[in-house]
Amino acid sequence: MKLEDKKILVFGAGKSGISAAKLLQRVGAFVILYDGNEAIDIGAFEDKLGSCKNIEAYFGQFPMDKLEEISLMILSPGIAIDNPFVEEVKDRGIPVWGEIELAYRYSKGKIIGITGTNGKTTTTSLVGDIMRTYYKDVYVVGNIGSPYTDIALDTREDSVIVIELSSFQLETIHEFKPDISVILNITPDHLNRHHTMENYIQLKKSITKKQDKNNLCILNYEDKETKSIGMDLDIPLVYYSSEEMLDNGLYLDGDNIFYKSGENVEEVCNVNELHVLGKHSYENIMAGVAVGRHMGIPMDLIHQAITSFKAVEHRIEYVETINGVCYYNDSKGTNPDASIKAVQAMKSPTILIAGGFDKGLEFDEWIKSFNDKVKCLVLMGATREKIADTARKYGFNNIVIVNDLREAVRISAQKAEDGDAVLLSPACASWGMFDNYEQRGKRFKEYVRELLK
Ligand code: UMA
Repeated sequence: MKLEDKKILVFGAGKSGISAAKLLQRVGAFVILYDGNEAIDIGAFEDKLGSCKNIEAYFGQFPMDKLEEISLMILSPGIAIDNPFVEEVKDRGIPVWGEIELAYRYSKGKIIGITGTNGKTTTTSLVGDIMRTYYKDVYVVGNIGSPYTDIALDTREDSVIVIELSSFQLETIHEFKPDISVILNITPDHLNRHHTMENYIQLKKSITKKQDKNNLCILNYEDKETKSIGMDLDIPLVYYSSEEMLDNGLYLDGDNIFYKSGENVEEVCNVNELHVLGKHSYENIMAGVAVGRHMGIPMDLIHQAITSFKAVEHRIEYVETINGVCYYNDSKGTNPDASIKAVQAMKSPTILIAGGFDKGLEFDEWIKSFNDKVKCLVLMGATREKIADTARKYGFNNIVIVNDLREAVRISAQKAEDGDAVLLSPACASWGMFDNYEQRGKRFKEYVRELLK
């Protein structure tokens, strides 16, 4: 579809919507921007639009008769595909693309798409580092925080674009076809939005829907869902495993990671050379190495990148040691499975701070994973009573309910003894208490450092 001179409606005036509007204006489309928030800060909105002028914008209500002029709607990832306004647009036969689809239609170069419930941001960032050791024009975009539409028009045939893709973003792809796709793992998350686990799995799988025999999909052999996705796919696959020696693919054997391709076995690294913790981190490293090898990067350059890589901010990030107690920020632990990984990575008795927005998830597996390591649960946010009830069901009674994160940090400091760890890994999204998980993690670090005063 040629978008020049067409009227395009962009729904959502956050990062994705503003960036999509800018791209559309650069390619000669006429942009109408709509955001459901009538109290939006117009000054800040205009600042973000910058040199992108003459945009017709509506906040709160949208004049429905305007829909007659619209050729396409670009939907922001935070807005569900079954939102009533979106349903109305679809009923009128107007195509709905996500910001990722829009960017894809205008970008050049090789595309690496990375999805999964947990580890996406870490792996995307790692793959970006690996690519930069060999390629000159590398972009790292998507859910990680920089919209793909920001850079799509700047890409060239020799560019490499590494994209973190959330299930929200995969809901609105159509022709999007990555050269390499990666699905790291699939465990329950965002079920309030996607309704069933089956829908959520299908969305993750849809990253491969346009891929063909010239492309590649990289999958985790130890994740039940990603392993079974591989069984259904008729495109080249590479698996990685933290448990089993694979005939073809990457695997962890003792403390070493190997890459086996046919008869050829290459040693990738010893995990003690890495600056990341836990088996789930080694899995992300293996996924990154698989991408690197399939992009033709020599193993010595890959080794350099993975052994210099540090955990990303908010993902089991060490903050301070105060009175012999280590504080870790895992604000990115926004679902039970991510938080299980963080708890498993702790090496000492742990005071766990958790709770937040209610995404409709269950906490049973999370509580069961504590295995005596968690000595106290400090709970906050909308899910605090739901989590406390689940914990008591399994006989875990050392629970403190608090009103906010600052109180959670203070209480944890009082409860912790020399040699313990305090871990913020909420197993819930931050919404309702904070703008996003980054803000929650930064506040946590501030409150921890207040303990030093
Ligand atoms: N809005 C409406 N109606 C609604 C809902 C929202 O009008 O029903 C408006 C809001 O008023 C707001 C705008 O939509 O002005 C926000 O759009 P958005 O929520 O899509 O947010 P963006 O700023 O565009 O950020 C999005 C991603 N956010 C979400 O998916 C919720 C960012 O991921 C991403 O970094 C960014 O695009 C760039 O690609 C964040 C995230 O929380 C980090 N992702 C989830 C996660 O990681 O778990 C999926």
